Amino acid sequence: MTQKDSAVPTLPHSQLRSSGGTPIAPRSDFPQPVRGDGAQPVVGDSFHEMWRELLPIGRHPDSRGYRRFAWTGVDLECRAWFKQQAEARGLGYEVDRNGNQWAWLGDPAAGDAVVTGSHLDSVPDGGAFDGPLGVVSSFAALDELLGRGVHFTKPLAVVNFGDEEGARFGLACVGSRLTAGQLTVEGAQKLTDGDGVSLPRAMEAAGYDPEAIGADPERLGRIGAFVELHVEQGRALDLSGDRVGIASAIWPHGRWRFDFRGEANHAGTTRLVDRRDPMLSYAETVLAARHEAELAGAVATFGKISVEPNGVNAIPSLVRGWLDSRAEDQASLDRVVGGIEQAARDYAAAHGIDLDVVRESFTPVVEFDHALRDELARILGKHTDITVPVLGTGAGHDAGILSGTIPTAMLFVRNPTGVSHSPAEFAAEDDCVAGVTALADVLEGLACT
Ligand code: HGY
Ligand code: MN
Ligand code: MN
Repeated sequence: MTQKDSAVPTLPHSQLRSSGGTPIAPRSDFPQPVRGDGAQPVVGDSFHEMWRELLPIGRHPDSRGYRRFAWTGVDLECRAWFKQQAEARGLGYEVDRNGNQWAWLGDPAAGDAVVTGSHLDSVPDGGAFDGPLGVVSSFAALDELLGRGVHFTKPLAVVNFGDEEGARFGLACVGSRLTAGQLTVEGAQKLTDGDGVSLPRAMEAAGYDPEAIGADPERLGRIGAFVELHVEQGRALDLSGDRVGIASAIWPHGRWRFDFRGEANHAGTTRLVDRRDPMLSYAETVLAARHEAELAGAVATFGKISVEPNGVNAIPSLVRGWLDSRAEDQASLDRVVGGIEQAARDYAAAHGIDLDVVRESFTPVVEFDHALRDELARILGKHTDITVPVLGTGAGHDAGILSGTIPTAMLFVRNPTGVSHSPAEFAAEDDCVAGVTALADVLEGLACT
């Protein structure tokens, strides 16, 4: 990812400024910190307290990965945790028409609010940090600011956007897309999970009114800036030796469903020449996806598949494969997906297979608000005097969805392995602390001037 705009100042690297608390011994329930410069993690108890409470919710005992899917019982446990954090701080708690949770300091009606937060749901067997690090850090940063005794001149909120990963209903960022009017009510009502449960029915079963969903321009009109802190899903900060970075852009990306229909038959008695086996076309398409992505310097992944009837001794009648593809610019993405689809059609035709390709989710390239991005760099430079690189990402975020409506920015926290969407996802304790301190500085700079 090239840095799109070198105008953003970088600053001399130096020791992390302590935030004035007392050093806290690393907790057993927190991944052991990777001691970089030996900086003692200094943060109020609240980060550790929240992390310890949230950590076990939805973690699978075998995989140690998280299964926090929208509108399930686990999701409701995460939502209950969020509500408890808001109420414990005396914040104004509300759930909006799309099920997103908001914790307010000050009166939102005053407008020009500074909002921070992220999501609590996960991909199947996801990691502990993707989403929750942003929500926990937001509450911890607010605690830090209250500890500093700052004077807020704007309303401030922490938000949990629902169903960011789209793990259950197949569409990413449902909560923020609905709110921003990028997903119609009809489109949302059509979403179903693998068991055929629709989004409205799932919301209803979770005690939420599906009739209320829809765009919320009035709510977004009261927000002056949204800043999302997120674990980096890559190794740019690890390679540059920085704890925190600022986002420049999100690659355009999307999800396409490939339905390969053939003819069910007996695996043991059907001659090869007599078969119409959709698995062959699927397999050839997966290899074509890798080839097209390599040609374009992009990424393409078939990570999810469903087979009917899914029997060991039965030639499938239907193979469904979901493609996730992302590229640095729209033209490259179009070239990759177009090439994959053409290859799939050629293979299907050669084996007498019927093919349908459906685009299920798409996010155009996101350029984060330059003025807000530069303001974050200025604030961080003023207070914490650390190098804060600006970096792009291939990962989608609620901040990306909202960037078309309100000024948004992102802070990334170093991920030493870059691994994400995996139980192995990790961020060191002192890097998380640096993230909280940086977020607190940014919120102070934006909401306390
Ligand atoms: O898929 C993504 O990039 C994000 O994690 N939803
Ligand atoms: Mn994710
Ligand atoms: Mn995320």
